[in-house]
Amino acid sequence: APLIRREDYAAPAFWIKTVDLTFDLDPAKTLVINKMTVAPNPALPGAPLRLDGEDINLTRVLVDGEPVSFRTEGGQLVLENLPQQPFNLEIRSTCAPEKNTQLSGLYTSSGGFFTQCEALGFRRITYFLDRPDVMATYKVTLKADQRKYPVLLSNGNLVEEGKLDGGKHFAVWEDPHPKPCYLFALVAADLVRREQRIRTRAGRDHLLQIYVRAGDLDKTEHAMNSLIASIAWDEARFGLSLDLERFMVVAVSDFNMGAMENKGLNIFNTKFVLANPATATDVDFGNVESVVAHEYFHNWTGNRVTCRDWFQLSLKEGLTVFRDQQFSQDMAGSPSARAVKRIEDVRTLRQLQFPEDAGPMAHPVRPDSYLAIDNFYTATVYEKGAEVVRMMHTLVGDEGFAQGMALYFERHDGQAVTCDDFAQAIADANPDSELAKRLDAFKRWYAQAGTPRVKVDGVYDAANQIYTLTLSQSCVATPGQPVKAPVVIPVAMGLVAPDGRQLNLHFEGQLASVGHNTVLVLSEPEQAFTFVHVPVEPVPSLLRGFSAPVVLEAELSDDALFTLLSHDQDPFNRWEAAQKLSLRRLLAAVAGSGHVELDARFVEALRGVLRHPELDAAFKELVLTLPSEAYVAEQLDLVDPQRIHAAREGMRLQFAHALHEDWAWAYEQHHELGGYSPDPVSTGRRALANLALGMLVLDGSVRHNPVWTGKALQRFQDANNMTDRLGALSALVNAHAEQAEQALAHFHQQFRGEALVIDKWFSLQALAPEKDGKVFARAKALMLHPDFTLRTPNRARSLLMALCQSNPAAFHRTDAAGYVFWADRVIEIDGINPQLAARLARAMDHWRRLAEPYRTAAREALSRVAARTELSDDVREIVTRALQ
Ligand code: BAL
Ligand code: ZN
Repeated sequence: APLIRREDYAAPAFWIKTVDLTFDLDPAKTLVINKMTVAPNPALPGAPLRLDGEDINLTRVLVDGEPVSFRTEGGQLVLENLPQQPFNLEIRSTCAPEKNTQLSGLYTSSGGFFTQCEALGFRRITYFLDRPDVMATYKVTLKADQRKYPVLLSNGNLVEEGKLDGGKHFAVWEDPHPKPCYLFALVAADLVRREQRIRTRAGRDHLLQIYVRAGDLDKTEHAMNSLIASIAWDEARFGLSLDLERFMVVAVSDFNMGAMENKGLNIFNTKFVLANPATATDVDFGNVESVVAHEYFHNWTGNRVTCRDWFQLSLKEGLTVFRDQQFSQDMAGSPSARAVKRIEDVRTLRQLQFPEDAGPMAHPVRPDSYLAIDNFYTATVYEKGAEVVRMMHTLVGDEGFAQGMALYFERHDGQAVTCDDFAQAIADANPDSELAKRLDAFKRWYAQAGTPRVKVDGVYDAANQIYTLTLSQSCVATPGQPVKAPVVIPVAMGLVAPDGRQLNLHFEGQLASVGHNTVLVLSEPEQAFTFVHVPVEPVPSLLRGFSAPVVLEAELSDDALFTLLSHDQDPFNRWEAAQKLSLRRLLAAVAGSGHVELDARFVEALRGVLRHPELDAAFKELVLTLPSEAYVAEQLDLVDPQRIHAAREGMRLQFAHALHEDWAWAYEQHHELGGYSPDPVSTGRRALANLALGMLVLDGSVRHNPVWTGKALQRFQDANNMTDRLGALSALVNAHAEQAEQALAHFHQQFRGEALVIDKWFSLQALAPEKDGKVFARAKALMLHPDFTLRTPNRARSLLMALCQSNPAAFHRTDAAGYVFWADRVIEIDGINPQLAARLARAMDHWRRLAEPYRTAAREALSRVAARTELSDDVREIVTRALQ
């Protein structure tokens, strides 16, 4: 397939206004009758109609009821000499859902029918103008065997249902809202449901339903509560109400993405909808809440206003991630719990998006070209896209942002638009804002790839009590973008005295101070900001709350970082100070002897946090968790994964030992087995208790002290929730304790009917800290486990992504066995599910920065995959970019 370019966008030659679809559902051969009303675009008279299609058998084409001649060209159906007035077009085709292992289009899973159409799945169902700017109203008739498929669902409202001959039944659904075809969905399966009727603030009644397989009903309460909370939040915060009588969520266990926002019929990966205390962890509960919210919020940001073309994907995804992050913060409640959520989001951004921005797949939030759009559902489009929206919010304020959103819907409801349209609406609603004044420069965030770096130079003039901060920005070249222009960077900041006082901020030339907090707007390559009446040399607290997705290069001394860790009013920067102190020590070890020599002062500071009488447990857990190996690697030009692993493990061991008494205290204080609730306070307590237990078991296993191993085993058995059970099991597995084997076997036996828990069982083993090649060997052996399959993405990811993407020390081996394994799996999975294969292919993104012998071996593995003649566009795009 050719490269698709953003600048080649052209309006379609025809519009499809209405679609009447009839499905006669059969796993081997499903008949699809697609009756459309089509209107020529008067701007492009006489152009042929080119309809997209993939892996479907065309049987007949009728124009206004008459058979017509047609040709197919490069997978498209081409019709010429069509009427210049609106006409009826009928297309009949068949497809084979049971053969659809790609899980794009119409497929079967556990004996039911499900669809996934974003981005380009609808063309695998029927011939169509498969592009988001073609919006139609849909009427859908489903016919299927009543016994096997008692539940028949599609978008919108149920208008008719009944029996048919031969044991079949039917249902007719109508969706009144025009939508692009990527939002089409159908489900035909044997499912049960939880339902609830609600009345919204707007005074309308709605029916909410969550459909799952029998046996999973007891895992749907949290999703339902999250949905109800999301509906209330969007009304309260943005005045956006649910626009359908019925809103349905369906869970399916074979799914490429996390979930899908089909109009009125969201289809979810089971992982992001099912949760009960016995099978789901606190992290799962949090994910369910945010994904349910995310998909619901798409109803306005994505569905009512959609994307003109797929290059604008962040228009809906960046905005909707921003909205779900704000929602989760509001649900968390207290300022401290909000900060914890923010730290977690930033950690994700740095772990996934910063490396992406620094590698071969670097692309702007609004990409310029692609081979396979599925490859661009990335951390850049989603998470960096959300940061771009967040910066707009920072520049215009809460109220201004709400007004901007209102203007966006006033202008664009029912349209397919661009990222420019969104930014323009926010700016136009806030004409006096920094955003409006510098909109063109701000919009470079959409156009330029790469993570900007902000260098900081602070100079204190004691005689005049003046402090001058000079900020300068730069951004390295990324593929196709050698030179970057400056962007607009909001830098939230304050000044902290060495004794911990927050200083008043008084800009030179202004009459009054602005308080303890302000936002500097950096838009030039270099700018100086001068503060007067500064009584002592301050420690600058910059980028509070991580106000922009940049790397801050402020060469603060250890003293300054200790001041921020103990005293900054901004919890994010307190956490950041601890990360910097850890990182500095880790990087020194990696560059030097390989061994971290922990200094007493740092140990004391962390002890102070752990024992702090006022800080929340959740925050303590974040501060006391060392930066990941991936984040350490991210700081280096030449990466030796084994060296990083050794240094970090060494540091972890020292912490485990040096703070032994404190970990024991923390465990005793936080490990109580009360009733389970997924609220932020309880979640934080469990997180800290589990971190402490992990450290205690680690220390005990090195010193051959069995006390904590025994306690962990006991807790593993006694736990009344999955977070604690898995925490105890992880402590044993991660310390390579003898008792781990027995516990793992027991766990598998106990949860053998729970697919999502068995996924955890695979992941846990593939994620264990590598020791003498045992983890790699075990992961490889697990491929042969009877429960393992490459056909279910969750299961494949639980083992393969865990090993290849998330366990650098097990994957990057001097004997290259990890890379050989990776190449074999990418090739194997590509024959089944190209989207999944392409995700795994990205595990090698950073091969160029690897030290030898890894680098040469990695290139060989990549070259072997790239040399295949039979390769999907998805995988080809990833490996070609990597090798370029
Ligand atoms: N639109 C694809 C899944 C999601 O981002 O919600
Ligand atoms: Zn989304």
